[in-house]
Amino acid sequence: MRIVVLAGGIGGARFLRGLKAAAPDADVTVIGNTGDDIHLFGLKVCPDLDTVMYTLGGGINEEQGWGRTDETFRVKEELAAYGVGPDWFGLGDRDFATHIVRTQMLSAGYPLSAVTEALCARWKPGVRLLPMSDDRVETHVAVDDEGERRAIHFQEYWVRLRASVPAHAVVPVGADQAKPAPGVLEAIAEADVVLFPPSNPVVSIGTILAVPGIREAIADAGVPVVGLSPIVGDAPVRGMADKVLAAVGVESTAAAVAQHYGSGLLDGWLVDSVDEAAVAEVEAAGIRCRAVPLMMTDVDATAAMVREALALAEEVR
Ligand code: GDP
Ligand code: FO1
Ligand code: CA
Repeated sequence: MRIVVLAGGIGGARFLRGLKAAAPDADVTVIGNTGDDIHLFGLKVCPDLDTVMYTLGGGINEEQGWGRTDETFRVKEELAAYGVGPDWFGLGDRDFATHIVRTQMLSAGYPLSAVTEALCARWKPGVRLLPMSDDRVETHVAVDDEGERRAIHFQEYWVRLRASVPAHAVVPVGADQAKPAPGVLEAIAEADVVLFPPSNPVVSIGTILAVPGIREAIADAGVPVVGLSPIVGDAPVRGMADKVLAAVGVESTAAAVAQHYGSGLLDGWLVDSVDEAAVAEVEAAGIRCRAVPLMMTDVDATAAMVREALALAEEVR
């Protein structure tokens, strides 16, 4: 079975670990969000691609969900001693090597998709990991700063400000001009099922869908598209999805997120058991819906979620 997954960072990566356990023989292509990417100290950092690569390759810091295991921060300390910032973004020494290799290859003319393939040759994530695009896309967030509306990088909003101020708009800068990376549209066209893991519907999956051609390819593929709610009990399980959903005028409920994707895109939607009451509303919107446990507490629980998603896909096929 050929499965395409649109993935952000932590939620997407943990879901993929469950997918590999539930469907070890499946041919999995991951279309990764690159809107979180940021240039720091002359280096290109791709947090969501790296989170997927490290998680599936066994190099992730499990407690944090991002960055490398057994990490040290000597380079960061030396940069701070020079007074060179930003000091609010934690790049570790091991992680730095990834960004150095990536930046060196990009400077030599390789596209991000080829660079990602080269990095994955080391990590062997067991899936085909494609960036959504080889073109630069950067998510910016409009905030009020001392009475002025200002756009800041998504990482500044999330890591420096901890999403502590309202987001007035979320803009995937460059997305409208970006082309899907090589292999993305082909993988969608050849898929047997497309899954939306419990990833951020605005700054992860929303950004991937904002690359012209990707949403259309999914809608036209004629295969089941099934998503899992990242909102449980009217709140995100972690992260700032509530803040960025508010910016696009969507309530933080499992039913509202399903309707935000819409029945033109989604065929099936899983909500957590605590959101059983949302099932009727989602089905009334033309999307088949089931309530099942959706907490990715360990690989077994996550694999059970994947099996529910694949069963729902068969129901709507
Ligand atoms: P990020 O790039 O690191 O923010 O990761 P993603 O975009 O892939 O996923 C983040 C989303 O996953 C957040 O909105 C969380 O609410 C959601 N999430 C995280 N853990 C779980 C979980 O165990 N169950 C469910 N249903 N959602 C989760
Ligand atoms: N998240 C933080 O909360 N603080 C950090 O200092 C931080 C550094 C960092 C470095 C590399 C990387 O791949 C991810 C990193 N993250 C950090 C996670 C990242 O900001 C976010 O989880 C995602 O981009 C949100 O989708
Ligand atoms: Ca992300």
